Amino acid sequence: MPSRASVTCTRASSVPSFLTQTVLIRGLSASMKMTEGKITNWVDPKDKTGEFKRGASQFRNFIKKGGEFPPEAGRYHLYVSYACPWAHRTLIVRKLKGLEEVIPFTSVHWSMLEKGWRFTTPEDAKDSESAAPGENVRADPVPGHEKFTHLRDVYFGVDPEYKGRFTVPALYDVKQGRIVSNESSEIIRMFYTEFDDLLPSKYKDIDLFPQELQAKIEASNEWIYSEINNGVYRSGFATTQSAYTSAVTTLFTALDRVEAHLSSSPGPYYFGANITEADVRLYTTIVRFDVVYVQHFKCNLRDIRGGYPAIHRWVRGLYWGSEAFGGTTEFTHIKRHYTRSHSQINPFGITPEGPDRPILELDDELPAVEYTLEMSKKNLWPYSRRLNLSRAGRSFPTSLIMPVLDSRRASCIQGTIEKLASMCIGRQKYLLSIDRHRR
Ligand SMILES: N[C@@H](CCC(=O)N[C@@H](CS)C(=O)NCC(=O)O)C(=O)O
Repeated sequence: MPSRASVTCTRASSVPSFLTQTVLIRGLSASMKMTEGKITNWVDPKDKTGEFKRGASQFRNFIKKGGEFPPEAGRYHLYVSYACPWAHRTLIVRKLKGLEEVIPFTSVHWSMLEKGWRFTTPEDAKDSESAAPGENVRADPVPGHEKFTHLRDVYFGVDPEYKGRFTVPALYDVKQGRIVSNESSEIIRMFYTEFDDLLPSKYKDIDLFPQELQAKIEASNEWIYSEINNGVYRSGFATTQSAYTSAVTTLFTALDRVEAHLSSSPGPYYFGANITEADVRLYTTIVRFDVVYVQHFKCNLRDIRGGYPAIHRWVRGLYWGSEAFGGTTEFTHIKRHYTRSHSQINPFGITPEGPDRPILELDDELPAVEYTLEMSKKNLWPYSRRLNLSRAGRSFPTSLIMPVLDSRRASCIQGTIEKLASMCIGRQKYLLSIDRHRR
């Protein structure tokens, strides 16, 4: 991996007058009331549907020139967790847009228990089991926040009556002592343009939401958010079989759709030659997929490295090829957070050892994939970027053939080309019928 760029934490001047001990104590008692509902219960045990329902973000202001929150270097502090896919979006965009000197950030520790996210302490470094590596994993550095132990203290410092969840990312205005926004999809859009006057032209010119692609990006955001980004959570937090089955089936049909898109488009990015918002929003889920979602959230119809060659190539291209993606991906936080914070689904907090390597190198493949590719080169195995079953008079995209090979590998090996083709046709019909049903 390329080394990580260092970030200067710029400081703003005065401590907002209302950030007093009294407010903090009132805030903490309000929090006690709120957490009687246990924030570690992702689905209310009384909810018969068993479905995970994500609440709306509460702070939705915008940074704008001449507005209540004007763009200024060092004025805003970004609170994130390296574990969180939503917060990860903001770290990637902050780097892509060269905002390191303009927007300082702090990552909380990966542990998120009854009181929510906490800041790291000097004790954490003394025990390898609680170590939290990475840039800016630290105590809250904002002046006036010296006594803050948890992210909730920031929320209650802003609003002692706050009733929502204490989520990352949160973009905090140090000058006014207010949270600008805790909605990642909106924070990244502010980063695209609102600080451009403070940036050198090479960063100003980076356009992650170009006019000509906006409609396509918006359209893909819609289904990728609900079926993939949030789909993994809907699978993992479900507390009934039917809620889980419905979420996980939808998730994998959507991954098939991404695979079909990536294997038939020029790349290397989601919409062609340049990185866009679509890459940022999809990456943070996919890079966590094999590492935690397959096992912890039971998203195990397939994994990315074995079942989705085009997605696998795309995600590795971003991880290894871009410091903004690779340098902000902290697998220790990712693995430990999910497995040791979700007591509702992993009560003993055991972190699995695998998978073998959180992400494979660009030219590395699983032995089974390697074998398939080798056979294909020698024309002994009918798999290539596009499978050509000429004897059966059909050709199929990888996205279609890989799941068939995966689930029926043994019979494929012994079977004939015709049999393989008929299985592909079956799957194609199934996917088309789902598609029709959706419309
Ligand atoms: N819609 C929000 C979601 C943020 C979110 O749910 N963050 C999670 C971490 S992955 C969190 O902080 N959860 C704490 C909680 O819900 O108590 C966004 O995209 O910014």
